Amino acid sequence: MKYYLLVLGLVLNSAVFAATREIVMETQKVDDAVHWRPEKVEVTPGETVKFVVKHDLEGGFDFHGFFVPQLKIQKQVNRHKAEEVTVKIPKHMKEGEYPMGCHFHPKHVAATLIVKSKTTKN
Ligand SMILES: [Cu+2]
Repeated sequence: MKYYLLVLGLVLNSAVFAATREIVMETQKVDDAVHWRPEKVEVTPGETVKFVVKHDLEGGFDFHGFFVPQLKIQKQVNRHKAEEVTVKIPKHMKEGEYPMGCHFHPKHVAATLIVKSKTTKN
């Protein structure tokens, strides 16, 4: 019985991991501007992603914003205190490119969320 529960636990665990993809977003300084990196993140409608958003730059602003209006995400990210946001990309979200910016600093360079349906292989 114990063994059965253990196996069941492992199966459920791996199912959860398989369903949620972790995407790390970080502030990066390029010349005089702060950017969200990676520059581009590709997601599929219907998938669940977990954004781990980090601001580990020394100097400059103590916090940044992670703002993805199309996914209703708006978070304050303090230095050295990662924020986690799990979100399901709506199944019927229109393919295209959406900004992932910062609602605090107009000069903060946004990253791009690319929503793209999986192409089925022939
Ligand atoms: Cu910012």
